[in-house]
Amino acid sequence: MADDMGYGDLSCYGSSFINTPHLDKMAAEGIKFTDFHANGPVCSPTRAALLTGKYQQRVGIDGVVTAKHHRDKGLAISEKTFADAIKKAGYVTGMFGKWHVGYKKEFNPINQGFDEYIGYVSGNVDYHSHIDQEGYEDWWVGDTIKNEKGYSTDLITKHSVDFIKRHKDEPFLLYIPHEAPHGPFQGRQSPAERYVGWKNGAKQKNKVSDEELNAIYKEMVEVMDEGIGEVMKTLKELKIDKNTLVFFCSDNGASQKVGSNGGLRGYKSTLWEGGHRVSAMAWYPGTIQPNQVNNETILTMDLFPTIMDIVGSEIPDDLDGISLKDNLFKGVPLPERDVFWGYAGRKAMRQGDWKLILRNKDAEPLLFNLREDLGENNNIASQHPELVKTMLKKLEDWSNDVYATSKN
Ligand SMILES: [Ca+2]
Repeated sequence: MADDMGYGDLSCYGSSFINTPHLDKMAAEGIKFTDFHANGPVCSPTRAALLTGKYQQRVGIDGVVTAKHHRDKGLAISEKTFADAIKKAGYVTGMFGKWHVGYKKEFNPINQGFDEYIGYVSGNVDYHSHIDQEGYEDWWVGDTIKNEKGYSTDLITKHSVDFIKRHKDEPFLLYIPHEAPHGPFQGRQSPAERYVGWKNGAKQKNKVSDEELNAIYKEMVEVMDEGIGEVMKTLKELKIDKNTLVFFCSDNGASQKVGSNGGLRGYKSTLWEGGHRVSAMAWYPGTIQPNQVNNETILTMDLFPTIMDIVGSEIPDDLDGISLKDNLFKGVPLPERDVFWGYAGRKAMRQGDWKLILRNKDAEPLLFNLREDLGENNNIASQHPELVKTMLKKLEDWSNDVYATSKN
């Protein structure tokens, strides 16, 4: 999983600026998704949905778990994650990278089904010093702070490759939530910016121009791509590539500041397509056919049931996501379904090609037909009053349902 990487930030999604040969190869050898969506337009909600297979509102993580205000908040340990479920099915589980669904030790990944964990629990750390936004050390081995030297993207790759080598002879699940290309914007050679006690908003030592910022961003995506290439190479060298499914996606769109959402409207934190439509691909040589472009509407929460289906385990019956297995392996179309987003008072839903957006509770609903208007430029709500009414009712029912069961 990439962090804050936009729909247009990979070469295979049209970037002429950033070179991502390894992800391009993954797409060419497998499935490239065009209508894959993050469950949330920001980090924590999408991750909560990925982990639980449910709408994040249901599990109380509908906003960002920030370093500053929510040190007590986290994904409840009573929630069953995909790691819990697959571990029960006999898989060893590892996670290296960003957690962001709880700071306290009790919320640590090792208490949510992961046998091994190295990484950071906040939204972002300095790529070199691994200090979080509030000036705290944030690099963990399991539930113990243990900093190590290195560029975080490279460390995440190193530990991931090491995990695969150690567990090649047994069934394993590896979750690699990269930091890249989320800020702070730092390349391999950039100096560390944060130190213990550093305060967010402290004067940046190195003020960079837009041109330099774009160059650093490009490097951040390319180093991540290189790391993903290392993981793929390891699978091939160990001859387990034909027995391994690799799925890639981003957790939300690019921010307003940097990155490309490929011409989609909006950016991270908005419910325009640029906030949540992201790049995604699936790779499983011999099982998933190469060179496929998949236009199904898919959300992050679908991965949990898909994983369980693929390993032949029971799918918990209280999930909101659906299994993609037959679609990925055999091209069987997904059943028709409505999908929903909610964040910071904004709401949106999809019914086929139709998308309805409520920018706040008092705003007039906006209606777009994404097949004809992917850029969401042409609000046609006034032309379809009955459809708007139906979709508004569905959105309200959904909202009542997910918040009624919410843990927070
Ligand atoms: Ca993010």
